[in-house]
Amino acid sequence: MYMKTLEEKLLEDGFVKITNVFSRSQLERIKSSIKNLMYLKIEPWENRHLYPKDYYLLPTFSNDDWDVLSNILGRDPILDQELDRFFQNQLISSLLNKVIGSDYQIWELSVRTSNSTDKGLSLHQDAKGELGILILLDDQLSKSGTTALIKGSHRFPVGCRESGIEEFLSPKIMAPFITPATGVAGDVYVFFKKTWHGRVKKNKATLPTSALIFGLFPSAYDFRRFNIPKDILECIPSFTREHLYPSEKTSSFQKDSNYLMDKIYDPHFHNQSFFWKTTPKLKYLLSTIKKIYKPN
Ligand SMILES: O=C(O)CCC(=O)C(=O)O
Ligand SMILES: [Fe+2]
Repeated sequence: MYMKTLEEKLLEDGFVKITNVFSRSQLERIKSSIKNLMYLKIEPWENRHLYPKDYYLLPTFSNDDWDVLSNILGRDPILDQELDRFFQNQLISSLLNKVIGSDYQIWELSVRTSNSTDKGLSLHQDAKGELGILILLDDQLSKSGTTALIKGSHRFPVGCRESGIEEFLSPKIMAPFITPATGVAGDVYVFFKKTWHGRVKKNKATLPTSALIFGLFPSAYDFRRFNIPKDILECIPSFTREHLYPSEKTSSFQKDSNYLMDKIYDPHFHNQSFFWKTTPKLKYLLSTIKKIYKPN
């Protein structure tokens, strides 16, 4: 039987699940480092506006829904080593090279915990060119509080917001339409951030669950880089460091093109079915349904 490659699955569905990337001991090291880092300094969610947009050493921001610590590199040598190993893993690096090129850039490596009172996150799309990596840190056998993706939505010729669905499909009611990122601790999902995604509301009976969430870009796409203090940067293992903050001599990177990431923005790649040609009508239909169900 023909087995699809990881990149074929990613291109077809907008996301792909990869198992058996970490050994049990690697995962334990990552989890214990994260546990320490996550609770060193916690601030209310609203405080994130108090920091400059490019500030690197952010604290953990927390509200009833989630706790988020951004920029986890350069804070714990054991974690740094494991993340460096992850990016050099053969399966991962060969997939990344095909999707975003060998000179890809790391924008943000973060960890998020979905709390027991998590109301979830509405469907959305993120920056153009962004590739997401999700690594489950806890077993996530139910959909409760996990990332949710709409299969094939990276091919929709209309954005999540323009279609009116972003507002309509709240985390509470999106369940029938989504593929939840379930699995065991250590399972990895690679997804285009063009794929419509969100987070499922937590079922209150379930414990908090955490995941690492990464955002990467091909070098030709624009994003706002964090301002990483020099002494922090110098602690980061060289492979990851070059992708986080390429040094002048990084011309050793092979400048290739024809990434999968470019392909998904090509209009020919979009799904041109009748359903999507009727998008304006769809929007009208959604707003009518909404008026019936949520009159206020
Ligand atoms: O699982 C989540 O918290 C949602 C993640 C998300 O929106 C993202 O990674 O871009
Ligand atoms: Fe997102």
